[in-house]
Amino acid sequence: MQESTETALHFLNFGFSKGKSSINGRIFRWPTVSALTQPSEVDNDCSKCTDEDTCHCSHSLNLKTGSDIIMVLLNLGTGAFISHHIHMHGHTYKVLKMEFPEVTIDGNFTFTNDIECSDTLPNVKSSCNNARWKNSSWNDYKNIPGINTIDAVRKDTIVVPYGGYVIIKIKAANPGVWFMHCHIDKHMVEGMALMLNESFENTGRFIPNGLPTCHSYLTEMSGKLSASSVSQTSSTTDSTTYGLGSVVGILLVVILLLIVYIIWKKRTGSTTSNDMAMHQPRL
Ligand SMILES: [Cu+2]
Repeated sequence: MQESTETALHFLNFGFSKGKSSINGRIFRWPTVSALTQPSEVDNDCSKCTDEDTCHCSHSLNLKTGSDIIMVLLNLGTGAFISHHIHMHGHTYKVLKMEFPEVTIDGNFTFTNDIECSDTLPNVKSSCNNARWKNSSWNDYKNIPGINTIDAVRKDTIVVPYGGYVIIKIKAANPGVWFMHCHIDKHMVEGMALMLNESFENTGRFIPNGLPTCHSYLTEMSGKLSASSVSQTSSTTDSTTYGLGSVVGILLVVILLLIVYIIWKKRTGSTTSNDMAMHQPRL
């Protein structure tokens, strides 16, 4: 397995972009086949999504084998409404930092100012589908104030606070396709979810030869149905042939019996005539 030494940075905004449960405006469309074994049949093209508009797709992130992945889980922009607890399958992640909004005693929230949601719009007017750090030096996570790289707690679910963010870290060393989603089920089924295609270039070797695929039963059933049809056609043909043969046979026997009867009748008739002739009195 060839391992990457890269560190990848992903900003993921969980919220209701344009009113829809989504991540970065991508409303998750559930694949109809196994994404692990039939990836070519999964529509993960999210190119119709823009910085401000939503789209439906099987949203996925490709993670290179062995790379460090920094994820900034956001809850900002026009789609921010409540906090979301975000769960990741396949990993426990290190929680490097949590940032909360400022909340006044009378309940007013001031969102974090660490994130830039848009080049042209203020954060409160942007969907925040394509966020970045305001301070670009933070792209190296070690430069972020308050980051814990020493004894970060490990979790697989964490609350992403309304108006704030959480920085988590994983190593892409667990090949597979892993689901990551809001654990409020309504949000998840509506589309606040994505797939982590982790070390995807190596996952093929874990698939056993001959493993049945989704929809393969259709081919099998078609085969069985065809075979059954052929068999039924064949048996129909056979029974028709047998039926015709029987009728012809019976007819032949009847005709033969008729011929025998006619011959017997003729012979009997001529014998009687001769006898009558023989016994005719001579005048
Ligand atoms: Cu949620």
